[in-house]
Amino acid sequence: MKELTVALAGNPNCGKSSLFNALTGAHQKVGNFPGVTIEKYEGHCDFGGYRIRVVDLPGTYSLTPYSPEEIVTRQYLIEERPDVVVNVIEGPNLERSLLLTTQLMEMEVDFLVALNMMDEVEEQGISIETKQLQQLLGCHIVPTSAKKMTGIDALLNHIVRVGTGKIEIQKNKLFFRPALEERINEIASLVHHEPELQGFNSRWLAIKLLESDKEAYREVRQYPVWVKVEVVLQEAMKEVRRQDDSDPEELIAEDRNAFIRGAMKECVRGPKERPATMT
Ligand code: GDP
Ligand code: K
Repeated sequence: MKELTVALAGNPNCGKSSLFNALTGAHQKVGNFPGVTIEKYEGHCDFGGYRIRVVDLPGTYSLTPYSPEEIVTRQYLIEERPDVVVNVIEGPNLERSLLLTTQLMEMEVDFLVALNMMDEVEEQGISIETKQLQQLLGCHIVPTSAKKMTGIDALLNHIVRVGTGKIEIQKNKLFFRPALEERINEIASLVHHEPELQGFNSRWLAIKLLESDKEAYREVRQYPVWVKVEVVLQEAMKEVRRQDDSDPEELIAEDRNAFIRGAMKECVRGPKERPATMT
C-alpha cells in the first residue's frame, strides 16, 4: 500500500490529541523525538487506498527556536518533510491560532487547516467565512469537531488529495512592508546561491535572519555567504532604527499581526452577545 506521512501541528489544547485519536484509533505507539524527552505519538490509518502515517507534533504557539516544543516542531518540519501538515486550529480562538498558521505559510510547507471545535463555534454563535479565509491563507480548510467526531472523513479525504497533488496548494506568501520585502529579497537571493543551504527555503531563512533567529544565524554563519548576508542585515537594522526607531524583528511581528487582524475582520463575525443575565 502507498504511504503518506501527515504531521499535526497546532497550539496547546487545540484538540490535536483528540483529532489524532479520531484519525488513528487503536493504531498508535509512543516514543520520543530525537534528543529530547518530548513524547512523540505516531499512528496510522488506511484510507482511500493509502496508509496514512500520522505524527502528533508538540503543541506550540509559534515556531521561534525558544522552547523545546518549538524546536522539535520546526526541526521535524524542515528535516522530515511530511507529505502533508495539518494545522489544527481552535475555531473559537481563531485569532490566536493564526500566528502559527502564518509561520507555516512562511515555511511554504504543504498544509491544510483542520478548523476544530466547530461545535463550540456554533454554540457561541461565531460565524467563520471559510471560503474567504481559504483565499487569504492559500490552503484548504476542513471544519472538524474531534468531540462530536464530525469532519474526520472529510479531513482524511483532503489529506489524501493534498498528499497526492490532486489539490494544488496556492502557497500564498505573506507580504511584509516594502522596506522589509526589499531586504528579504536581497538576503534570500544570497542564501539561495549558497550550495550548502539548498535544503532551506531561502525566503523563510531570510525572514528568520531578519528576526534575529539564533538557529538561522547559527546555520548561515557556517558558510562564506555569511559575510555578505551580515552586511545586509546590519544595513537593515540601521535603516529600521533610523526610520521607525524599531528593529526588523518587531516590524515583522507587526506585519504578521496586521495580516491576522485583517483576516479576522474579513472572515469572522461574533460571538453573538448573550442577553445580560439579571443579577
Ligand atoms: P491538545 O492539547 O491539542 O492535544 O488538545 P486535546 O485533544 O487534549 O483537547 C483539549 C481539550 O479540548 C480537551 O478537553 C478536549 O476534550 C477538548 N476538545 C478537543 N476537540 C474538541 C472539539 O472539537 N470540540 C470541543 N468542544 N472540545 C474539544
Ligand atoms: K492535552
